Amino acid sequence: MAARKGFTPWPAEFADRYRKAGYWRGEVLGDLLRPWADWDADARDPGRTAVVTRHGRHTYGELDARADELAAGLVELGVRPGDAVVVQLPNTVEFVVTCVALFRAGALPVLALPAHRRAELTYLAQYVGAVALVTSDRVPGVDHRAVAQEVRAACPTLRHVLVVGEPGPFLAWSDVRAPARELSRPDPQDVAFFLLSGGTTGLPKLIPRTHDDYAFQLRATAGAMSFDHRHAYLAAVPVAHNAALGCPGVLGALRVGGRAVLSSSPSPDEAFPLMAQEGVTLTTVMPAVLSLWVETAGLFDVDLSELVIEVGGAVLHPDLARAVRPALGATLTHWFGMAEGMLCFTRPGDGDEAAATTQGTPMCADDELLVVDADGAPVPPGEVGELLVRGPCALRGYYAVPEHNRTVFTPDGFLRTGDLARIDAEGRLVISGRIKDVINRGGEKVMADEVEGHLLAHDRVRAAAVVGIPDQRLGEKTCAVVVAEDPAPSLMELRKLLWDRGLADYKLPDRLEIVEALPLTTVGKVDKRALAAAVLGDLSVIR
Ligand code: OOB
Repeated sequence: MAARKGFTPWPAEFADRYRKAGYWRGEVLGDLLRPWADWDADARDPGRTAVVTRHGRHTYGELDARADELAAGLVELGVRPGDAVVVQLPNTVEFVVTCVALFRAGALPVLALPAHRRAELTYLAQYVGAVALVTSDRVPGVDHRAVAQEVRAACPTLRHVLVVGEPGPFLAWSDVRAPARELSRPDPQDVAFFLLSGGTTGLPKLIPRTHDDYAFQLRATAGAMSFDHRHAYLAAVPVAHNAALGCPGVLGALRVGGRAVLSSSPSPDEAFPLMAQEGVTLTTVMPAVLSLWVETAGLFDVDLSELVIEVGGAVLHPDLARAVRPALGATLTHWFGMAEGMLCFTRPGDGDEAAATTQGTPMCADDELLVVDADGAPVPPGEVGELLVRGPCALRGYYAVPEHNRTVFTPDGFLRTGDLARIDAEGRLVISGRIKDVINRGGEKVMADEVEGHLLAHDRVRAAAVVGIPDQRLGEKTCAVVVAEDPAPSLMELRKLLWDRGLADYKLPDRLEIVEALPLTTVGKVDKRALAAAVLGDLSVIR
């Protein structure tokens, strides 16, 4: 297998087992859209709608042809199999076409989030040695072409920038096309694309997802949610996130010949009318959005009784879960998901109470969950410990970071998730906390290390720690605790510094506390637990 260097494949015995069990079937993601565009049977009609946005409808035939042309155009530009291409596009039809075209060309999309800015894009492009960036012209507040200029200046490998919309000095996405050509089929066991990790320690890492493993995730989640060609999926959160991309999400909907409906935001003004118009049967939201939907449902006269909502990504309060059926008429499923490839969820038939209080059971019978104590030993049944995972979709190594991998994977290949969990008497997963240094801001993951590094760039900041503080709507917000020289910087000053350093908006601290010194543990690390408690209670204990 000619795997991309830096990718850690599954050991042969596991790969054999996953193939024999029928999980990995040699499917490649470039075949998405194809059968439904080519096969002239009832449901397999190239004239069927594949993607719907606020701006229009697109058929399987149209998208299939466009993806072929873009793939050929990319090859003409010199994009080769195995090349990485950073893709930063909102929920648009161009996102879908770009991903499928890259899969067909054997190039590897690196899925940046819409909120990412110069710091994240440069980091990602340098990390994988990306040869191209696909972006859009502007979203309110950010001119992506200006960002792209800076990213290109910092990344010598980045040869091409394709822009959806007004290209400025770059290539227009719509001009990159050539007659469809024969392309070699990638190895299904090889990397198909990269997702960004929500993090354990350090900076965000890249997660290689293979054709085989992601195709299995698409198939298994669609099966579990009884999603088929008659159904419509609404992407209300960024489609670049695993939750909306592939659980079964947009790619899963296209894999079975269903409709993918793309909303530019989860705002009820846009999402509710789209759901009504398209008869959406499945969607995914984070708890903060679910709460907004529950509060505003009465204002919109929509019948959501056929809708199944997947909710996950952050702590879901049981009372919010219980309010879903009365307020929306919809059925809730509760998900614990990770871009790293482990999915646990309640099934639509599990009942409302299981969905309110547990994250259900693993996607697949060969997903292995272990709950361990601080020494790595399994805890007694029902007790809380760190969740370790292994399975046919769970990565065996973050991309090209062998040192890091040695600490976050056990010698037998389990990923230490940094999440605290227990398995209840019915065998369902219950997430109960976190030991990793990540703040979960409404489902958006903020890695403390990353923000701390940027805060230290202020010339009067001597030490900095970022901790989570509870927030009614988002679940958590960020608080920067800083040791500074006089005059201490203000919150606005630090937020501006981080903004100027090109960091995504959601990573800017929400609150600032200035202290004399940071509390340390006995081994001399910043004691985040003590710090978080002090921020909530009595700061004088550390001042
Ligand atoms: C989803 O994926 P990521 O990669 O953005 O974040 C994974 C992390 C988990 O390690 C955990 O810390 C947190 O998000 N998380 C939850 C949770 N589901 C995920 N924390 C508490 N309760 C939950 N139900 O967030 C994701 C991927 C696919 C589907 C759904 C969510």
